[in-house]
Amino acid sequence: MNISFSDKKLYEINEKVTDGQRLNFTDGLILYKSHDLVGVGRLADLVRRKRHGKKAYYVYNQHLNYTNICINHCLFCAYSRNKGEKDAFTFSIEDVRARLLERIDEPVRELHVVGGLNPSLPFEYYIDLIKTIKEIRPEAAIKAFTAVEIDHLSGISGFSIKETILKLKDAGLSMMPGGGAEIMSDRVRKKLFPRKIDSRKWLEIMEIIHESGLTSNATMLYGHIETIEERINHLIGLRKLQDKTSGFSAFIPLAFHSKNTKLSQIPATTAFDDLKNVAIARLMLDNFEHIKAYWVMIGEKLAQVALFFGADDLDGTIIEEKITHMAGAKSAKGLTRMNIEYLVSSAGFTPVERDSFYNLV
Ligand code: V47
Ligand code: SF4
Repeated sequence: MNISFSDKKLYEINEKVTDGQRLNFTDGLILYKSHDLVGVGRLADLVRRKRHGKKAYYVYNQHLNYTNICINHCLFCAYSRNKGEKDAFTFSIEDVRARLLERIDEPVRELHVVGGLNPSLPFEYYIDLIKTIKEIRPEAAIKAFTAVEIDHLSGISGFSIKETILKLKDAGLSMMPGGGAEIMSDRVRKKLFPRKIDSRKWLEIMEIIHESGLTSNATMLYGHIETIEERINHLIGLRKLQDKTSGFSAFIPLAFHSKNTKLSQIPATTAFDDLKNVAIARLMLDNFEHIKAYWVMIGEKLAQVALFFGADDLDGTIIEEKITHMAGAKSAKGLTRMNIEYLVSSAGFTPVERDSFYNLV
């Protein structure tokens, strides 16, 4: 397609994208270094429209953060607490039941369940948690536990990673969210999240999840101390595993929010960078079907614009988001179906309500 670019280097990328050729590390650098945001966006939009036309997906979902007690102490986290701190919390199974019943009249299709690494909770708690959700919401998919939590559960139960996943799957787990990947760099890990599993372990667990017949998402936390080279390596690492397993469903770039964290001096990400990360993900991750613009992190308005920069999914209604709001997110805590559909349709796209597996509702 004839597109004109103010950054001449984008012509090379355009040729590759039009021919369906895979972009390499150097192409990633050209994209990240370019100030031709509209040009990068047009390229991503080309790919997005080829795959999804005018469709923009969302899911009617509910978040459930079962505990904020966590032993990892990641420096970028505003959500976690130590045991005994005044606003530390852990839901009992009865609390979980009550939370779900509060919204039982709504057509929730997905429960997004994640929490901190709370050493007081036994493995049985997690099985009961899944079973309880399944009992109350038999028709909804349970998207629960990041690779970080799976590693912790394997540690406390003595089961292998595979056995842990299979036990959770037997209890009713449907798929896994993409959190905990942060940025795949030993340098950044050492500085910001030294207690968390490293990128090799994260990828290994994801591979086992996919081998166990479950799909998962993938994320990248950007806008802290990472370099663009580290972002590109992260994307290429995900793409490599996806070539092997095809088990990733969506990729979600996560914009760092620094308020109430140990990194509060770091300024918020810019709209320029947020849109660039969506677009570059769409271009580099040629084997990922879905790229989410997570409105909680970048705001509803920018998420709408991101639909023109490669995103085909706005995640969901959510209702009560905690992790980013505790770090200062200004976005709404939840959106109604009407809010989301309006964001999509007023931008000229077609809203498509989906389930967790992208089946149309
Ligand atoms: O793993 C933590 C990140 C993740 C902050 O799979 C922060 O569908 C920004 O993974 N600022 C959890 N980000 C969220 C997540 C997610 C969200 C939506 C959909 C899906 C999905 C997954 O949030 C954590 C961490 O990477 N995070 N603190 C912060 N201050
Ligand atoms: Fe714990 Fe997750 Fe927060 Fe790290 S990001 S401290 S693992 S809750």
